[in-house]
Amino acid sequence: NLDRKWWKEAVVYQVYPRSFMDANGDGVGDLKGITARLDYLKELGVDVVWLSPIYQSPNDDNGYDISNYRNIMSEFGTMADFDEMLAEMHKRGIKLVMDLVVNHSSDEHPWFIESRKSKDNPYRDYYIWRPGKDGGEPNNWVSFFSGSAWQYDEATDEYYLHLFSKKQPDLNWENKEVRDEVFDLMTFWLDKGIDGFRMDVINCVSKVEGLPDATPAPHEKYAWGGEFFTNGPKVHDWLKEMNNRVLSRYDIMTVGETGGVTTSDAKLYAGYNRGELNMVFQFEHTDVDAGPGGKWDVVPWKLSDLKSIMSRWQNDLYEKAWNSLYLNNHDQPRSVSRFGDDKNYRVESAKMLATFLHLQQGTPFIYQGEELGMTNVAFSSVDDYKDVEIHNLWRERIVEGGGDPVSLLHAIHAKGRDNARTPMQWDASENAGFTRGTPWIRMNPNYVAINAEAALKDPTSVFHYYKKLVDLRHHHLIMVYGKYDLILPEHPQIYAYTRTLGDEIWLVICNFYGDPAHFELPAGLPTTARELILSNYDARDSLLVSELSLRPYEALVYKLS
Ligand code: TEU
Ligand code: CA
Repeated sequence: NLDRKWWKEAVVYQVYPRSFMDANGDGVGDLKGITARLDYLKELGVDVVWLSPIYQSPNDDNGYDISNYRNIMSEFGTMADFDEMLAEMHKRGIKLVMDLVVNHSSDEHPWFIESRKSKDNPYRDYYIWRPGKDGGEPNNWVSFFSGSAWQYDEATDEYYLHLFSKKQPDLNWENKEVRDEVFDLMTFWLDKGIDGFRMDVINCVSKVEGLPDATPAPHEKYAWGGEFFTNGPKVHDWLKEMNNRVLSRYDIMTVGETGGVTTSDAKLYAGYNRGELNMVFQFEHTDVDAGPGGKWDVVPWKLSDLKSIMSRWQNDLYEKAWNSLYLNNHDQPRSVSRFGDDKNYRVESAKMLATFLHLQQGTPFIYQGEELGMTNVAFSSVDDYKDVEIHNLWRERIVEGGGDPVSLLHAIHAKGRDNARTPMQWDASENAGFTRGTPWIRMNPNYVAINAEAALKDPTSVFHYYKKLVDLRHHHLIMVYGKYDLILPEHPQIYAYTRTLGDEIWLVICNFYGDPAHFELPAGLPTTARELILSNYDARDSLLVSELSLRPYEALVYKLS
């Protein structure tokens, strides 16, 4: 009585089009480039591609600021290129999930161009306009990208809300015409035959009435207003409306990007029979290295936090909702640099992290280059970074705030989004085979050693390990549907758990450190395994698992029964 669904059994691969493959030599990745590399994805074995935005955009936030939802960004190609890419994906049995960015549009979208013209413009109410208060902004919310979340607009002497950059005005979902527009554009793409949506910050669309002030930290002007716009009062009504009017008419997969959700929230967004989404991206495990000062206040992460967070998501959603599994995306630093050791044990730790993640219950997401063990980059000048978040932060803290540039640069090295956005490393030739021109952002210089061509040739590469993980998932229902149970919760070095489906039990053991570790099997489990299913070192001679000495970053998957 497994509730089998293709999107539970699939492995998703995220493509960040700007940095994947440049076919025409202008330094920017494009759709023809993606199409040219589909055989690589086929070789990896992934079932679904999630494509970050490819719509027309002035690229203030690399396509997450959309000026036309039904056109392709000219830098990326044409609608004919899109149709060809989709057909070539489907020909290879790969599904396509598109990014849906509808909490906000670009300020260059015709809706906003109209909206700002006058207070009685028919599009005025497509966005969130308010008069100023006491000679300043309507409230004190801080933007995700530094500074006020409000921008003054002279034409009508009012402010508009932008939770992200000032070129990303928030759409007003209270307006039924806005929801109709969103549902129409979704239908447009679904009728083209795409296979689902990843929904950008979808839990921010409903704002609390009155848009109340948040409580600022001492000496701060602006404050985090998340309680007034995350998981807001109407978000579930609107997702049900979306599901009812659009999603339920297609056999598709949906994943909501929902920062700040708890497992109880997730059961509302993605609970079985809730009629909303299939799964959400939670952020608790990506917050483990953020101190009280937030994302840029980088602190060492603790294995005990990772264990309790991941286990809570596994347990709380079991048989109630479905998990997404990810360590990387285009907003996160590279996992091998963050949670592994990209200097001494790059290959071992990348494989260990993959094991830790892919053996859990949920749909795994691989971010481009993760399957090569691509690492963070450390540019020495802020000018080499392209991300609007980094530049706004730098202006606020260094240029205007007079802060210490060296320590902020360190934080950017650790957490900056451009870590994930240096181009894909295809081979050892100039610019890694990504472009024959000048890449839009500098390459990570380590492409000479870390690249797809080398990885494909080396049977012990991170790539071949990921390929094995994908293949295992396709052949073992226990990997998809088995129940998760954490073991050795107090062990300081080892993250271990079992998966159980009917009579079958798998044991997963991961050493998270560069030192050897001692594993002792808890009572009640078979002490001799049937089979070693997977490991990131040479196979062991014995199947005895009662006690094991683990090598640095060693990962083992045994079939116990
Ligand atoms: O991200 C939303 C989000 O909350 C983040 O992960 C964000 O990048 C991070 O908190 C910044 O510190 C989504 C997209 O994934 C991101 O690329 C966009 O910039 C953002 O929405 C706006 O569309
Ligand atoms: Ca190009």
